[in-house]
Amino acid sequence: MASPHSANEAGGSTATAAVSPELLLRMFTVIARARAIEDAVAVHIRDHGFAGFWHPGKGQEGAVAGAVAAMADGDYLFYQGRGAAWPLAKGMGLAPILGDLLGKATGSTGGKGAGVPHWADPALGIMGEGATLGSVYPVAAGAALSAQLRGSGQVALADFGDGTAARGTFHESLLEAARWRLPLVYFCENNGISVSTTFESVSPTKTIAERASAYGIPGIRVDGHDAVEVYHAVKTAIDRARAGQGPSLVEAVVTRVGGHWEGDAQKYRPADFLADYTDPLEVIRERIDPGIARRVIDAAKAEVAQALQEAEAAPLPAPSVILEDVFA
Ligand SMILES: Cc1ncc(C[n+]2csc(CCOP(=O)(O)OP(=O)(O)O)c2C)c(N)n1
Repeated sequence: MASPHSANEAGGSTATAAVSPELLLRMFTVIARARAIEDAVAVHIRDHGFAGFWHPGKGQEGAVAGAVAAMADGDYLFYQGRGAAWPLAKGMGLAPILGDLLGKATGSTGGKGAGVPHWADPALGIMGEGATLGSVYPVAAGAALSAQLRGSGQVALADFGDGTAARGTFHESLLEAARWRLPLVYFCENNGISVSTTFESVSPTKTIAERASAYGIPGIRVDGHDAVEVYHAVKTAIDRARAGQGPSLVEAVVTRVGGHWEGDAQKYRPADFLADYTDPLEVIRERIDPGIARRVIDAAKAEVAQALQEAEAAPLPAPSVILEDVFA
């Protein structure tokens, strides 16, 4: 893992201050449940196949749990990220998550997410995932502009990968968001690889965070394996956005433990790519009572196993759902 550091002092300190036991447990529970989904879905795909692609998020759950813990319930989430930690952290239940994953009527989109998930629930502030990478920035900026115009006090968070930081929409939207002081947080999960292309082989900058200086906004780089560190960085960015001071760019350094998709043989990666890896589940677990941590993990596994069984048994959607929720 690259050593995380503050790329722009304007971003403030990310020294890992203590958080309340309740917040710690909340983040740990999200990570444990997201990890249980990772493990259960991998077995499901091995045994039953899968109508689409599952993009594993193992190694990135801590960054997600920390980021969402810093958001208010009414804030807008636009995620790109891997695995199921984003909707889980923002309050979606296991039934709609696993229902969508298997393309069942019980999913959050009524089964339209099938395979490659596009979980969405505006009531929870989960605004969906843009499969056209880079579409997240202007849409999230639009939500932030709407919040600003309405004076609602909401903040939007746009999540993206290091590869997607190369899209033109990143720079165009950042320029306007910074100028208009939109209540927006750009949140990069930098796992150092985009499908099979390494970040260092294509990026002219050593970090994503330092790109913030071109737009005169804070840019901060943190260890994304440490949910608490991510929480503090995103909380600073969100507080700033809510106070009318505009956007920030937070870069969380994470590890993509699995392949780009479940089943990817990863022949393009060196054998020792996990040599310096620190598991985000273990990083936060060290701060929690061992008995409580064990119970949370066991409960997460049992809940996910039960929810997966129910999703498997759930009905497929009627073909007519394809015509629902469209504008034309
Ligand atoms: C505009 C666009 N180009 C290409 C793709 C295909 N694609 C899907 S995931 C991916 C890699 C994205 O890399 P990164 O942003 O680093 O995120 P990560 O997969 O590492 O989480 C690509 C190229 C896409 N979905 N949209």
